[in-house]
Amino acid sequence: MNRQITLASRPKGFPVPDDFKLVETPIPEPGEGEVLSRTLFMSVDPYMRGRMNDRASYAANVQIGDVMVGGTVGEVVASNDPDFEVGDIVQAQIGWQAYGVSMGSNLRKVDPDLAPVSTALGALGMPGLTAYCGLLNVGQPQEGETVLVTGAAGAVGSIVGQIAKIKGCRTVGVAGSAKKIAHVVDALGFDAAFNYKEVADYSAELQRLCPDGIDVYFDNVGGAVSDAAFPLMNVHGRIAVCGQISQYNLTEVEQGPRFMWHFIAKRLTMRGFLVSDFADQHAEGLKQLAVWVNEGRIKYREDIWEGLARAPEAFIDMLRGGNIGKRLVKVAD
Ligand code: NAP
Ligand code: FER
Repeated sequence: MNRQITLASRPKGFPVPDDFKLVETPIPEPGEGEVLSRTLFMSVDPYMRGRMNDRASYAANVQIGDVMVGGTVGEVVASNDPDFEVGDIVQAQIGWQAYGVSMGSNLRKVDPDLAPVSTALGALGMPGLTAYCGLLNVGQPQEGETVLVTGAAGAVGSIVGQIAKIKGCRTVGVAGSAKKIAHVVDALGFDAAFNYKEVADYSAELQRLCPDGIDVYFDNVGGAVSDAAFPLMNVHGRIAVCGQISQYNLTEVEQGPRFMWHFIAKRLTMRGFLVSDFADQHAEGLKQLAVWVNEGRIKYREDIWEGLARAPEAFIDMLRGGNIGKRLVKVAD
C-alpha cells in the first residue's frame, strides 16, 4: 500500500496537525511515459503554507483531500520512460507520499556520486537555486559591498550568505536563536549576525553591524527587520524579495513599510522573484553549487526528521523556526 498525507482542513493562522490526514491507498501503476518512484526523502518548505490557503496565488492551491504538494527524492521502481531505469535516483514533485507517478519530463536525475541524494532538495536543489539565481540576478553583489540576509540559518539564507562571501562581500545575517547566530558566523563564515528575538532596536543593531550601509538586502522574512533595513540602504542598493515568512501565518495583515522615501533618495530597486523565473539558469546553477560544495566553499546542514507520518509536525516546527539548515523528512531507506 501507498501512504499519503492529504490536506484535511485549511489552517487559520499557524497550521496544526489536524489540518493533515494520513491515508492509505493502492500504489499507483505508471501509465504511458510515466515513472513510479519510491520516496526516500521529502521536503517541507515555507511555500507549502501558501498552497494550503483558499485562494490560488502564483501556483494552484491544494484542495481539501488532495495530497500535499512538494519535492521528493526517490528511487525509480517502475518506468515507462526509456530515459529512466529501475534504481535511478530522481528528484520528483509527487508531494507528501511514499510512492507516486510522474511524467519522465517532470523528473530530474540525481547523481548519487556527486553528494548525498538528500541535497537535491536543499543546497543542490530548489533552495540552493533560489539563493544562487536570486542573489546573482536580483541582488547583483559586487566585491566589497555589504549584503544583508534574513532567514540566514535556513535552507535559502545559509546559501545566500556563503555565495555573497564567495563574491567578496561583507555578509550580515539575521536569524532567530543564539545557536543559529553561532552557526552562520562560526561554521558558515558570515561576518556578523544578530538574533532578532533578542535585539530590541533593529536599526541600531544594523547600523552597528553594517557600518558602510547595506548594498544588497536579500529578504526571506519581511516585517520589522525590513522596516529597519530600508533606511540604511546605500545609493543604488538592490532588494531581492525572496520570501516574507513573517507574514505567512498571520490572520491579520500587518501595516506596510512607511520608509519608501529612501527608495527615491537612494534610487533603490526592489524586485520580487520566483526561483522558476530563472529556469534557464538552473542547470548552470546546480553545476556551480556542486563545485562550491565539493570545494568546501559552501557548507550545508540538513535537519532530518524520520517518518512520513511526522511530516506535518516537521513542517509546522520549521514554520516556527525549529530548523537549522534544510528541514527534510526521511521516508524510507
Ligand atoms: P528556512 O529558512 O529553512 O525555514 C524557515 C525559517 O523562517 C525558520 O527556520 C525561521 O527561522 C524563519 N521564520 C519563521 N517565522 C519567522 C518570523 N516570524 N520572523 C522571522 N523569521 C521567521 O526556509 P527556506 O526554505 O530557506 O525559505 C526561506 C524563505 O525563502 C521563505 O520566505 C520562503 O518562502 C522563501 N523562498 C522563496 C522562493 C522563491 O522562489 N521566491 C523559493 C524558496 C524559498 P528563525 O529561527 O530565524 O526565525
Ligand atoms: C517555484 C517557485 C517558487 C517553487 C517554489 C517556490 C517548488 C517557492 C516560493 C516561496 O517559498 O515563496 O517554482 O517550486
